[in-house]
Amino acid sequence: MGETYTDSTWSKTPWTTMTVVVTIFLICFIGLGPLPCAADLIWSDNFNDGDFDGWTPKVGLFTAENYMLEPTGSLGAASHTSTNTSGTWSFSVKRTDATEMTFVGFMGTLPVGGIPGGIPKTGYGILFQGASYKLVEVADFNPQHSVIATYSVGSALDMEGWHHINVTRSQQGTFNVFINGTWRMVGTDTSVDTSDVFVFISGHGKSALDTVVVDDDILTTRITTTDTTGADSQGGFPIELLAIGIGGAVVVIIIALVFIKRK
Ligand SMILES: [Ca+2]
Ligand SMILES: [Ca+2]
Repeated sequence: MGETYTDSTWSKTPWTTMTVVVTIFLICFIGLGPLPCAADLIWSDNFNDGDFDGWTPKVGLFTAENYMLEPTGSLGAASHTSTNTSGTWSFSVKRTDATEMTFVGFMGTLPVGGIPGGIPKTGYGILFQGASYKLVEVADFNPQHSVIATYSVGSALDMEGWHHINVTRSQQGTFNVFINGTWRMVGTDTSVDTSDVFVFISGHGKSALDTVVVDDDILTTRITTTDTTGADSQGGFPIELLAIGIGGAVVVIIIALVFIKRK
């Protein structure tokens, strides 16, 4: 015999269920508890306040007046404190010069230097070069010390425009790289296990950085959302806040439903 759900069943049993659901959601929402539901944002910047506070120019000058981090001269390198070594790094890069070498070092150890400057002593990064994206290990200030994985497109001109990158790294050193929402590279490297800085280097000063989000969890959910929101470099909503906004709305709806059903 199956259970028959009547109005009175609904008004009793689901109340308990709903309470549990709401409680779990609130725990996740507030970021408490041992549940693996709330990812821990380490830091983020979308430059939508028009400044680049927290970033240190290492070579050249920068502006954020267009709500992204842009060099004002023919070369730019800047860094931001970042100690994360596993999790998810998301960022968007706008390129307007196919011949430029653009480098985003999402993990890097101090000091920074090398040529053209601003390169971490060791670390990992994404190099935009020619018609390829390269996941690289940096050593001795050389961003091409070791190429862990490469993804090539038709021509260097295809490398102009916006690129929305999500890199994940497990605690075992396995990387997965998603470009514009599609999984493109995988590799493992454990040579570097510390980080001091996140760096952005625009070899000709023709690229911009935007929507940097660093999280210590491997977030596959962000990978499907970043490519649709990351292009919005002006007035774009931070992804984490958007998630919190949606979460908050869901909580309100659930509470409202419970309230209505109880009446
Ligand atoms: Ca700012
Ligand atoms: Ca922006």
